[in-house]
Amino acid sequence: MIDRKEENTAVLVVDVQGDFTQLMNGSLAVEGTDQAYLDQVTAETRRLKSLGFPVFATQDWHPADHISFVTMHKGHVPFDVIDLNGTDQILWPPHCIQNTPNAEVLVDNGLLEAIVKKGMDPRYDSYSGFFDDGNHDTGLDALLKTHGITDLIMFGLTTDYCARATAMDARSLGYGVRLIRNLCRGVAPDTTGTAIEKMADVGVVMV
Ligand code: VGL
Ligand code: ZN
Repeated sequence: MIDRKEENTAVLVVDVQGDFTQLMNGSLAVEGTDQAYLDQVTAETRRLKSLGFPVFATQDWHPADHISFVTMHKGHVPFDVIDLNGTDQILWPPHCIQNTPNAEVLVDNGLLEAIVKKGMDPRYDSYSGFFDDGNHDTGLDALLKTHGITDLIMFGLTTDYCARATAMDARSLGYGVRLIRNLCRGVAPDTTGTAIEKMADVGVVMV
């Protein structure tokens, strides 16, 4: 347990949004995201904030015609994988559509320094909070640097996609990263296991 303020360290809450939770009947709800989960996330965010850590959040924020939505690809069903510009794209149920209630960040926004939106370009998916698949920069790196941040404490949704991609990019950019594992939930057990291994391989510390 992180129990005192550390300089140059921020909390990054990844995609804790209605559509990823069972609590809000989300379109892409993952296991273990009930009221108790949200209570834990909220309590830990408040605790870290009150210790003095600045808290940032990412927000999946898609237009209704986003390329990752199964509804954009005739004849496909959710979770089909297609080739998109040479990379595998999972076709998701429409989720986190801009300005819909289930796109909101469920953590009390008053605790947050800033929310960084991603996935707005209809042509590219963006699991990472730093760059989308078209290599467009979200501004998160610059924002953290403005605040003098060198180290991140991360948790959120989903372990196997957005937490993984954001943590990996953070490591590539030189941030120290700790992942609070019991506050993360994954889409599927196998990909979640792989994600934990891959993150650990690049030096993400599991706490
Ligand atoms: C996510 C799938 C599609 C995530 C976002 O936040 O992990 N997963 N879009
Ligand atoms: Zn998405």
